[in-house]
Amino acid sequence: MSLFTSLPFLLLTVVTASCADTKTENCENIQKTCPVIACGPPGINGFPGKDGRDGAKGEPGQGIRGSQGPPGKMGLQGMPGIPGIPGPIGQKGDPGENMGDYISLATSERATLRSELNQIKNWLIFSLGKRVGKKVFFTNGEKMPFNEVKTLCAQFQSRVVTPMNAEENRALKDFITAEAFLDITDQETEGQFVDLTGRWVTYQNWNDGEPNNAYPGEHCVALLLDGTWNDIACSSSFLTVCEFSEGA
Ligand code: MFB
Ligand code: CA
Repeated sequence: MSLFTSLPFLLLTVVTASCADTKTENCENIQKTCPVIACGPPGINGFPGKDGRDGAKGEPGQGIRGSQGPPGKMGLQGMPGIPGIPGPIGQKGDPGENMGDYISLATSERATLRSELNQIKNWLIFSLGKRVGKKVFFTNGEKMPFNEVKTLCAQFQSRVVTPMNAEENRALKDFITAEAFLDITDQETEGQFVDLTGRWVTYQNWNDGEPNNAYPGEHCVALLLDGTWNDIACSSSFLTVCEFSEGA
């Protein structure tokens, strides 16, 4: 079919299509201008046109308010507040009990306790120990090397016995039942015997021919049963005697 023969068909199609989608009166108007056109019943709806372009963004809608969410996590601890204003002075308290009674009772109880403690101490010294001046000697009856004797006496807040004068030396001689270590050594400098504090000992009571540093070397001191001193090896075992200071 050529273009020219099909043109009326095309025009009819366009006009029919336009009638189909306008009202009847419009069609009659069209008819007036072109009587060859017969107005038929409105055609069936055509296929939906393709989607138009998105419209302009609308105003934000007033959507319905969502339900309240769960509480947020605990915030950091706030800074301490400023001190409040001082409150009103409280009411006057009841008069205190007579503290004097309590104090006198405590004092008398303390005196009683001290007296009983002294009595117990006296029993111990009388039965087990030896008191001379402010010192008290005790022994556990065991023989061991010098370093072990030092450690044991220290564990009982005491020190290895060290007679500082003839009176203490005599008391110790009367107390021991075997040759006992004294806390006197020349480990630092041969021939210079010092006590626990490192002080050179002023009182000495060596046996005849002592100290002789006999082989393989003697740097500790033992009290013999006759009350004289002999230098002996620190690794040897001699009686453990500790001295305690009274009133310490
Ligand atoms: C020596 C004495 C030494 C030893 C030895 C058995 O005296 O100096 O310390 O005790 O005897 C003779
Ligand atoms: Ca010796």
